Amino acid sequence: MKTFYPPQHIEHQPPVEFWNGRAEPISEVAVRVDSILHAMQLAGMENPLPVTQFDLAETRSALEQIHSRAYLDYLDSAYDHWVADGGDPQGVMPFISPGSRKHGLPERLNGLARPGAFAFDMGAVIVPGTAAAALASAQAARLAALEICAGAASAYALCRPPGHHAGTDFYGGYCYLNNAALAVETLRQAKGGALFPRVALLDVDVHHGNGSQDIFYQRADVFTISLHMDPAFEYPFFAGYQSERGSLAGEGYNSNYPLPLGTGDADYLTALTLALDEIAYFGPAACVVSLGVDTYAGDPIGKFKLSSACYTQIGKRIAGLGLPTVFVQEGGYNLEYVGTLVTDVLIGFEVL
Ligand code: Q9C
Ligand code: ZN
Repeated sequence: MKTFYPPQHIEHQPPVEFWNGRAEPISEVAVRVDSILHAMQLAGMENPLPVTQFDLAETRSALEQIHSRAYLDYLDSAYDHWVADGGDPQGVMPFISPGSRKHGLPERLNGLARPGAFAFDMGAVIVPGTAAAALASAQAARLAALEICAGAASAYALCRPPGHHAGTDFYGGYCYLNNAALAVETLRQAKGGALFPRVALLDVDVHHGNGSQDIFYQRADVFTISLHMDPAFEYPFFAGYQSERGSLAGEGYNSNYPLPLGTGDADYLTALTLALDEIAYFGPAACVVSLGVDTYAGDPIGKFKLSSACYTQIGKRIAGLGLPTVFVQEGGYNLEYVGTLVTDVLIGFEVL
């Protein structure tokens, strides 16, 4: 399958994140991409295509279908405003939140306060290269989706930074633009909506895809479904519960599978089978997979216990849907194994 990746990701290397009130080194590092590229090469997969030149205006207008303009403008200018108003040049991080939201956003918001209007945590620091990297990462997902529109059975977007925690107008958890949502929307827009009238977004990252859920929460044409660590105990805490089923026209088109910390292969695959049954019942014409491999037992931040043998199974079972599928990279932080876990899923899918 064709793979797209954004070389610009290398300019995005935030120095630190805050977690539990402590400054910690960031798990979402640039060498994750090298691990994946290396594993793909070892597995003899098609050469990944770098996303270099692309039409910024076109990508921006596609992104406006899933993010608010105010948020996209913020991301573009956050670093400059932050530094101009006296913020630490190491990177942009919220240190104040609006508290009451009764008054809307002020017309002119100080560059130091702006992050508080959009960031939901202190884990997605903005450095000078972040906006361009996020844009190229989103473009990789868009190109992968366009492959499917052109008739390919599958495509892979090796996205960095990842995207599933980014919502309509919020960001966090290493995510800035929702790459998988952009892939979904690209599929939906193809041929005036006629090519893929319904699309499923399956999120297998160990964390709940709160951004993706937010973006499609009121829509019936996109079924969002996520398997993840029970948010009562783990990040992102505020969303990912079973009771969240979608609203208005989207009621019934969001499904969450919070699973206990320590979940292993058997219980995971049982839940995945239920999720795939729900997807089949929805009857989509295509599927986008938010592919996080931070479910691995050896992952430094995920708290599931999947063995490395499970990933081929995951790929095979997803292939069982028989749908054109876009894989979009999310998390996965074991630098030694992230590459093979990803290629195991992709190869498992291809050789069903
Ligand atoms: N030191 C994704 O997997 N931070 N985001 C954990 C541990 C939050 C994960 C910090 C995890 C965000 C795309
Ligand atoms: Zn994750």
